[in-house]
Amino acid sequence: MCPLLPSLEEALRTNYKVVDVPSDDVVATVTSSRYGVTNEQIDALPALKAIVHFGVGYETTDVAYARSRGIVVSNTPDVLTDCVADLAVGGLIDVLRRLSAAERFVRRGDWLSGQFPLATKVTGKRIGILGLGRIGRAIAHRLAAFDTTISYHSRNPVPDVPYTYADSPTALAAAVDVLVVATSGGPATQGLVSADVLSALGPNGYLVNIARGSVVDEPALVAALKAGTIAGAALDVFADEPNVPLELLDRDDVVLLPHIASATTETREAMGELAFRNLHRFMTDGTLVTPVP
Ligand code: 8YV
Repeated sequence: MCPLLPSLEEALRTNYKVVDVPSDDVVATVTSSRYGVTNEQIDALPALKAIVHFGVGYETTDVAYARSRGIVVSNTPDVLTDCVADLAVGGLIDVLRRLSAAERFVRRGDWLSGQFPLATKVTGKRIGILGLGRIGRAIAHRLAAFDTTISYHSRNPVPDVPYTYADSPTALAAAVDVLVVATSGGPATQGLVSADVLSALGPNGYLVNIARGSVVDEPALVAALKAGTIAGAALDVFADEPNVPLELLDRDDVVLLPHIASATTETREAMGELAFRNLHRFMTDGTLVTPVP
């Protein structure tokens, strides 16, 4: 997908059967939210007219640049909303009730020598959702069944929702017991959960992140956990995946997951099917089923 070092190209040709696709022939690419398509790749493919993402996030592709080159871009919204919201609730319960830590306690044989420490109640908590899009709303909908009070912050208040709007991430964090990050990634949300937001969340507050690692100031999060200025975190995403900050690995107040929120057979198949339908529609009539907004 990019110009190669001549020596690397030669090594590939020597060791493998290399099939050259003339870059002028490539009209569509299928990529994932993880990799996207770089501007250099766009420049190298003069006939490119469609970028099809497997995944709802598309911050790894510069959509404005693609558009300026007449390229349309799709993602796979909706089909993964349920699974991502399910995992957010699972992570929230895990970190408050310390399920993963308790499970490790049993496996280590520690139950034989004492009781597991008390955890934190989930029902009735005040929940703050950062980013009330499709996934944020699905999380709120599920958590309402736990008699929680839900407030949110997003760029603008969302009409017709029964949740309280907070006018900044810090105000939201100060008003809740659990802050759930459900924004999109990319430059607009980079570092939105700052040291100040974590400090507003406070020593009894928990963070759940199923969005993107980039939304949280990760060093500030590690520092807050170490200092006990927040109570814990459930993280499915990290700033530099698959690298997880080493200081988190032996902490029982964090739940660490390998970016699996959409990773069920049913949802990944639905995402694959939607990615295919986008490509097929584009190849048939030049339009997309789910163009990015
Ligand atoms: C996937 C995701 O892990 O949809 C997204 O934006 O982050 C996840 O569903 C990703 O698409 C795989 O590349």
